[in-house]
Amino acid sequence: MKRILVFAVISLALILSACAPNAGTPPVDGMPNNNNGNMPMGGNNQSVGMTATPGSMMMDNPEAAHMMEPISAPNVQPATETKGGQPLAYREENGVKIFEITTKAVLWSIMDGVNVTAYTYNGTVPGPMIRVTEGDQVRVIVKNELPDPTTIHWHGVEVPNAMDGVPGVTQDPILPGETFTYEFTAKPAGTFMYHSHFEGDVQVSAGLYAPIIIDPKEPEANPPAVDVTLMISEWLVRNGQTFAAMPMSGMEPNYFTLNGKSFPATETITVKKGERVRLRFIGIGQFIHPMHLHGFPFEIVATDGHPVPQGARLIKDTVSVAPGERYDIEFVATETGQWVLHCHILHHTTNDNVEPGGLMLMINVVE
Ligand SMILES: [Cu+2]
Repeated sequence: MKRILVFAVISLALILSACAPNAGTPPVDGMPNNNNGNMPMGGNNQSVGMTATPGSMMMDNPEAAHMMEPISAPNVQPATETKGGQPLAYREENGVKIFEITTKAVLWSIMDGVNVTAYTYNGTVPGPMIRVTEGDQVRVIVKNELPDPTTIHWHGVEVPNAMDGVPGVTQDPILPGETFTYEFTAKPAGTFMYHSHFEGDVQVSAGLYAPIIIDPKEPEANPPAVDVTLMISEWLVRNGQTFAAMPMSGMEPNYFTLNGKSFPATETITVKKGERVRLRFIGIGQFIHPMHLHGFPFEIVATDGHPVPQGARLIKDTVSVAPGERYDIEFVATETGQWVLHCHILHHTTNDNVEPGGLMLMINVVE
């Protein structure tokens, strides 16, 4: 009965939409016509038939066009570093830890033979890790060397409102060539991230993200032997051009990266048998990734940076990491061997549709 009712509702909706005034344009090139007037870039007169070639869509709304353009900047040079997410050095003045970040475009290798044009913090994807202790005074001086405005949002960190990094709300965008200084007290302890909040759909997808880890004031009594942060994201590379991957027809990703690398270029985590491992998953792309660990069940010890009380912890072998989320998981490596960690949306373990690749890495447990 329920099914019949659902069918009736869908049928009615279809009939009504067919009668809508702007539903009349025929499909283009055999592709379904998605210009139903509800899409943000929908127009009335131009053909907005879906096409497989990103960047070639006709846009009525110039404000929406930014997402279709290839990522570009004048005179982009290959990155000088090969590994992202590395701890950022700081200087200390009057009890304040001072970090310096420059936003710039580089050519970033996500695997052998595949370079993306990336927007970065200090030339790496992810940008450098800011690692501080709860209660620290933190100052971050940001110089914008991108061709576009930008801002930094401290995702999950409890910053003063004026430091929240939302353009047009809490601050003016940092224009190309300008410098902006963020300052806040590091709290609470946990796994966080910082990322652009200006045209975030493009700039974050293009690489403007990095981890910020706030260690507890009281050092952990029994820290894990291995503690690895993994930022998960996606890319669209076509004909040598880089586009911001989107959950939108024609803009879906064809590469998937852990810390800016696709398997087999992802890092291998080596651990001794019997050691405890902490992985800090950070979802920074625009897709959900159910991360699955072979060999060992794991415990979710923190969600979005906040510790999960002992009695409430789930023991799992797969955890779905949605955009913006963090999960800290821990397991004991009880068996030797090469154990695989991978996304269980299996298309996400391919590189441009070729398996194996993407969101996969090896955990090498040795005697
Ligand atoms: Cu996935």
